[in-house]
Amino acid sequence: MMMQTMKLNIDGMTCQGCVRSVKQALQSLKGVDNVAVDLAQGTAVIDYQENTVNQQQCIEAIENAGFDVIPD
Ligand SMILES: [Cu+2]
Repeated sequence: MMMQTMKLNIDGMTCQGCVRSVKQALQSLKGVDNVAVDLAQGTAVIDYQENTVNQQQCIEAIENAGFDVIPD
């Protein structure tokens, strides 16, 4: 299995409830292992299996939860 890590910049998180929403959205994806969301930094660091899930799916999960992902 090929474990990878990606970091996404997220706009719109204002409280720990937002952090939980983002975390849950990402963790519901098959192939996502560990998720660390930082409210102050506005980031999510995602450990994932690259043959099961990709960055676009993670971005869509965050957007469907009501937040914006800022492109690099
Ligand atoms: Cu909130």
